[in-house]
Amino acid sequence: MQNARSLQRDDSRIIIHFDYDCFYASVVENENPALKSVPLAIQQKQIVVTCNYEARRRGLRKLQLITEAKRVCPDAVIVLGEDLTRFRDASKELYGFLQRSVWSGRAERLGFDEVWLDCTDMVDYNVGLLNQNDLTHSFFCLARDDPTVGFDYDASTVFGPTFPAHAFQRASCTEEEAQLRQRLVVGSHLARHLRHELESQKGYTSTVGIATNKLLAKLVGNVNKPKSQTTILPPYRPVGHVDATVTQFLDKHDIGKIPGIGFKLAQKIRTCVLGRQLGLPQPYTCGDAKYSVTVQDVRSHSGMGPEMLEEILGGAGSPRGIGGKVWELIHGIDDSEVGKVKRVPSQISQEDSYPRYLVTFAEVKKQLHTLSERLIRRMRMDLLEDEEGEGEEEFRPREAGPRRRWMAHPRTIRLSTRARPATAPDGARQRMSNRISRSAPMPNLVFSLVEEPSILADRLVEETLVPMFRKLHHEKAGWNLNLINVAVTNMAETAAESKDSQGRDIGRMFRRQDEVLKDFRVTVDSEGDDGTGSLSPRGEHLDPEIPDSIRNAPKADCLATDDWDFEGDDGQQADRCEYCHYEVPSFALAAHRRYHELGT
Ligand code: DCP
Ligand code: MG
Repeated sequence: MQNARSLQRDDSRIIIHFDYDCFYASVVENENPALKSVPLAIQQKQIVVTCNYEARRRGLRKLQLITEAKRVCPDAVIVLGEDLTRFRDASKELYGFLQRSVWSGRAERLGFDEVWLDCTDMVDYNVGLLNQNDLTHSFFCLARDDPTVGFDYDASTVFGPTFPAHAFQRASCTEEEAQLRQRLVVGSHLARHLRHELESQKGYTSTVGIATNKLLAKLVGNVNKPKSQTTILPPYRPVGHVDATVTQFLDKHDIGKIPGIGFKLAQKIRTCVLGRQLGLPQPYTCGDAKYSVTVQDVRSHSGMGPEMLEEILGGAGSPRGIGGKVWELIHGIDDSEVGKVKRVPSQISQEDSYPRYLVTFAEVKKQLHTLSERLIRRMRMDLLEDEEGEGEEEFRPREAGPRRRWMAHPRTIRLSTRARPATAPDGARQRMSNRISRSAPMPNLVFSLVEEPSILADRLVEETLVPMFRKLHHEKAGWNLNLINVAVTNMAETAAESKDSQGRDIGRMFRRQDEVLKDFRVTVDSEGDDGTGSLSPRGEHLDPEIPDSIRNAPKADCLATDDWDFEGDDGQQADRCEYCHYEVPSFALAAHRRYHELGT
């Protein structure tokens, strides 16, 4: 049987987890610094989703009703936070800042306000630079190619609070443990530096955890909030009869607080440990002392182990080996990688809920338009990038701004709705109704960068969303909708350099090919021409009517139809390009045309 001792710990990485303090409130404060010194609450619907620490000092809480908040603190400034644009943008900016700060580029975002960084290489490099005879005067090197970039620090001691609060000093610790301690100390100084940079350069304070994996780093950060950092110190493995610090730390947590153990799994574990079937749907909340089941309760429950957990949690719909996985999590073992930077999100969606219900077609259409316009704006923010300068020599007015290109084309659009819950025969209304959705191929028109988003939204609603809505709701009226969501999914990345890319960016492909092949290219002098037009490098006759921009993108290069990812089975159509007459998948036609229009 796999017990705590036979579990395989990997403590070779150093992971730093960031949680920005009262994030939405900080975004608003950064826009208007005068609000920093007053109690500030952010409202969504009738709830305070977050508030600054001045407000918390005056009795406001996250997820409090607005009415209650106004009663507790009548002079609180309440700012509406239903439009997420400013929070999303700030989140993206901070993420980019942190991601660029680590050599590995390994930065993973969770929601808007949490980021993990894999700092293993930076830490190990700097451990290698330490002078063991003079640790107090160390220099942390932040750039491998420039030894002068960095900061001074004291590598003999950890920066900031630790778990346990007072490190248990043992005269004889193993070599391995001493090394881990040193690496965590160096990591704690890097964390301090990054927190400081985030605050001084971007205006955000954060709460940070430092450990050897994502799970531990995230949890230990919570020990000292706000504006602080906490490091879990070794021993990470049991020594004699002394539990590992990791075990001591995790044991006090409610089982439902362990990342990776969601609500349903936690309920099943609680049910088993408490030895009785707990009556759903009256869920116990984490921290409800009556039902609280801690990690220690689970670990020490008679017969508990990966097999028992598999019995409790396995079965239809559960991933294989879930028992072993959960057993590892409660021992602080998490080998999940800090995700590599994702260039594009896997989907983008906009939704709104309507407590007063949408009843008429005009109302539905108006909301579809609002959501579509927001969606198109969001697509432009998340999926466009500045065109790189390579190969662009011709004049371009500065005021035109940088050229933009789509990094990915979503190939599917999905419309989801949720209707008012049905009434049972006894007249009682069900608590919730489910969403229903319908998907369709993404129309090309949304990729136009010439039209305004509101004009494109008009067309998207008329040509695509209204027909989808009709198929979703056969009834002519009386839908009583309380939610609409419009999403784009099934992203086809367009950058040829990306390993994951499915499609190809023909502009880049051509420019790169041009560069790579330049020494091998055989060109035909115009003298060799027969007067009917020039010859392309491949000797094809070119039509003198075709503008240079297109001529420079000879057919065989600009089209290579088999470089495109044709999705035959979802009904994806191919269209003919009016410039070069090659067939291009419909979803890519707008981008393809734009390629000609740009004349690259
Ligand atoms: N948020 C939300 N709805 C929720 C919970 C949170 O819209 N039910 C938003 C508001 C928060 C942000 O997400 O600012 C991050 O959530 P956190 O729980 O991390 O809360 P804060 O960052 O605001 O506060 P803290 O300082 O406690 O981390
Ligand atoms: Mg936060």
